[in-house]
Amino acid sequence: MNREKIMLTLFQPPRPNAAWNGIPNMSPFCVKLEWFLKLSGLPFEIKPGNPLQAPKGKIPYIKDGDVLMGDSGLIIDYLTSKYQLKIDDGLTELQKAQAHVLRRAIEEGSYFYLATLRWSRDESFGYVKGVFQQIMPKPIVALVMPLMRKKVLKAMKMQGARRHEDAELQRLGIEDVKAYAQILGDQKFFLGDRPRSIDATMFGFLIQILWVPWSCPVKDFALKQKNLVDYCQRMKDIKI
Ligand SMILES: N[C@@H](CCC(=O)N[C@@H](CS)C(=O)NCC(=O)O)C(=O)O
Repeated sequence: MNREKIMLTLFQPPRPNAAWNGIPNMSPFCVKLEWFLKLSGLPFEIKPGNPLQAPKGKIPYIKDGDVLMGDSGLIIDYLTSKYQLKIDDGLTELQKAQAHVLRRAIEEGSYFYLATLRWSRDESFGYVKGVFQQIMPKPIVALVMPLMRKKVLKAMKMQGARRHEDAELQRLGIEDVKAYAQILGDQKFFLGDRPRSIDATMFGFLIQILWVPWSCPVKDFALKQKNLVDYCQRMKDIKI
């Protein structure tokens, strides 16, 4: 495959402002896909995108030639198969199963605790609002953000996370972080010495705990897990 000819565009919201400590995107799924693309060595460009234009109504999404596609997981499967990516080559069936379960845990468990905390607490909500102010005039943000907050928190209530008290969510989040730190242990990456696709996911989500600018018990706990702190730095600095 001639990589020069690949015309891949990743659509995602703009980088958050400097207050966000270098977090590349406030959506963990966008960081996941961007880092997957980096790790896989595929050439790509980034353009601004939003859920209203996305094929599945969610960010991130990509355009690959004529193909417009949503969902980070489906996109990764598609790209891996189409461009015969080697990022997960050589993993055992057990490692593949471990990665699968880890990904489901952080994307479909921890994510909802974190999103509920982010959108329900005034301090973190203020930072989220700040990112929207980068792309919309202030009066529009003032109008739209309360509605968006209501919509997100309603979705979190349907999902279940919003039925928990703040302190319960913090405890549940801490239990998750403790498990991720245990699983990583003293490995460089989640499945050994080299980064795999699961690392794009883990990095995308863990930095939304460790590097966010607001204070929060889950973050305080995570910052004490030196292996996770070092891991995120290693993933950020990675040179392919
Ligand atoms: N399963 C999707 C999840 C993506 C997702 O939940 N994106 C959120 C941002 S973190 C979103 O677009 N939310 C906007 C909305 O639901 O309207 C993926 O892996 O890409």
